[in-house]
Amino acid sequence: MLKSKKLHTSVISQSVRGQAFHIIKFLDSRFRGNDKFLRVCHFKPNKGVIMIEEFIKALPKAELHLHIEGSLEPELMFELAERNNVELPFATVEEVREAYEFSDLQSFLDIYYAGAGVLLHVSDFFDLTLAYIERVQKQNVRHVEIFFDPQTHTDRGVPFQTLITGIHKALVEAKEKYGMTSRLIMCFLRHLSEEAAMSTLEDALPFRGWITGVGLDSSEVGFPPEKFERVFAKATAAGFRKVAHAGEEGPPEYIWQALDLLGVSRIDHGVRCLEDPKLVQRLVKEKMPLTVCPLSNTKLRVFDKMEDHNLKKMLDAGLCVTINSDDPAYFGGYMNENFIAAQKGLNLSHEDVIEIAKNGFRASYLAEDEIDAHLQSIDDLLGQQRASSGTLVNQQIPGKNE
Ligand code: ES4
Ligand code: ZN
Repeated sequence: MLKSKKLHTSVISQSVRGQAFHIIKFLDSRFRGNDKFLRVCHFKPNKGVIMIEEFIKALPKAELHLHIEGSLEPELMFELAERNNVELPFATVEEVREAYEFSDLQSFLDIYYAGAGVLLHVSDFFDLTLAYIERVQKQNVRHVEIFFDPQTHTDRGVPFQTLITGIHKALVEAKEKYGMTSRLIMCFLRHLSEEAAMSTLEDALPFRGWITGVGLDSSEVGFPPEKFERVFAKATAAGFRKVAHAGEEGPPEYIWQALDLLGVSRIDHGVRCLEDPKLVQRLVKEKMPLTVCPLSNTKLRVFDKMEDHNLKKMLDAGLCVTINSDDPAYFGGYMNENFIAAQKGLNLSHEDVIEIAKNGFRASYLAEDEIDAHLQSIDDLLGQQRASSGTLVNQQIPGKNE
């Protein structure tokens, strides 16, 4: 009988339910030439290795693209519907989740605006916002910049003061309870008129101290940024920061307009910029941040699957890419889920993940010294991990254990 001889040994690591394992593989000489040639020898826990998923979860993160109305989980939707006597077109939470199959942005927005109908009182906006904060603080999100859509509520008769008070109160609690910092960005619905946006800007002025910036969202194609040039000029005069959704479904031309006509300091999504090399050059030169939302883009079929997403290409082109969740209750994941899905789908390296997390803080509206403190906290974590284990492992192994 042939004696077994280990011809080549390799050690790889895999995460199983968050625990790192060493898998020691070798080529067994007895089986040379057949499919059992490769034998798995050991499969043992390895406490010294930090898998990339665990690494992502531990990283301090900033979220810069989150619609608070898009964080309304079906459970809370039902609770508020009951509390406020609002009728929902769904019988159960499961039915709601089953309805979350989208073909494009508009198919999502129709359901998203309907869901927001359960939000009526200060306490509803407070509960919604605090529920989001509590979820992401468990994910090591340390700073959030939150979008809200006042027109979705004021058009239903909910006063501006009601929604802003509820959201603001929850953000005060976020700081007190968790030390989480935040900014608020008020978005204009681009499918509505310039006049309606102007009057929303007027509504916001008494609450100027609570609102850092203005943005532009809702249905993109057919509603170019140029339509809101005068509104954004007025917002500039009132001292607001400016961002805009552009290049999610719309063409690169809309990104040019957001830069040149609205004067934005961040582009939300912006994934279609890669179609225009001159635009990429400009965005790189200006270090213009792009708030990319991977799970949103696959859910709304901007890309068919994560493997097709252009986030890695954007990063390699030198763009300031951040990862965000957009509407987490509708798209199947908060910050960690977005980072993990993008890392897996695009085989992002640890360096990529670190750069993206750092970009989140760099692109935020925090003060320079606060940004530096967050960047340092990421470096501190890296230092601690290197000291305790020496190894960061990217889990890339074949699906089967031979
Ligand atoms: C949105 Cl994903 C997306 N795009 C544009 N507007 C939005 N509002 C909420 N989610
Ligand atoms: Zn968005």
